[in-house]
Amino acid sequence: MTKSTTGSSPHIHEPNLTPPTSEPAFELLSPSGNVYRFRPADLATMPQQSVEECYIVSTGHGTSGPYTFSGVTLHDFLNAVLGRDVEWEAVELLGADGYGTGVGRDEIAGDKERPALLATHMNGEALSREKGLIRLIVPSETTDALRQVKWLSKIIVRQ
Ligand SMILES: Nc1nc2c(c(=O)[nH]1)N[C@H]1C(S)=C(S)[C@@H](COP(=O)(O)O)O[C@H]1N2
Ligand SMILES: [Mo]
Repeated sequence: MTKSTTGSSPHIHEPNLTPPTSEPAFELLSPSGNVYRFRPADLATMPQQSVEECYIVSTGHGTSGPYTFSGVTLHDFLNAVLGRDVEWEAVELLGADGYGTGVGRDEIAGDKERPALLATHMNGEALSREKGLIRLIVPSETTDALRQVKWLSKIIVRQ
């Protein structure tokens, strides 16, 4: 079974610190069964956005940051890949170690000030694989870092 959470309490997840694979590509599985593959260079061709003052708040090993994360918003990415007329309700985002989180369509569309990002850069520098490339950043989560998924390997679109 996949470990998946939208942020649970108490914080019992011990974070994985070592990249499980070296390849920073990920796949998107569309509701119609299509599979699309993306590398950091593919995301670089899409509109870029930065979110400042992000913290990774680990209740186990302390808070790090502030960071400015940059990349493509999940909203722009999904619109670019799926188009605006495909019906979907939520996406599940999984790291290469099987850890993951879910984000609903309303949440993706609604957070315009500090949107969820597929981050490829941190503080203006290319994110290293060790630091999570490609990393999901959910800036609205500020309490336990459970949604800041490293080593994104799969986005499953749910109808
Ligand atoms: N793929 C993946 N992402 C993950 C985790 C994990 O185990 N695997 N742990 C989460 C938790 S519980 C924490 S505290 C943070 C730790 O992020 P850091 O290593 O950048 O401090 O990553 C989050 N993202
Ligand atoms: Mo954590």
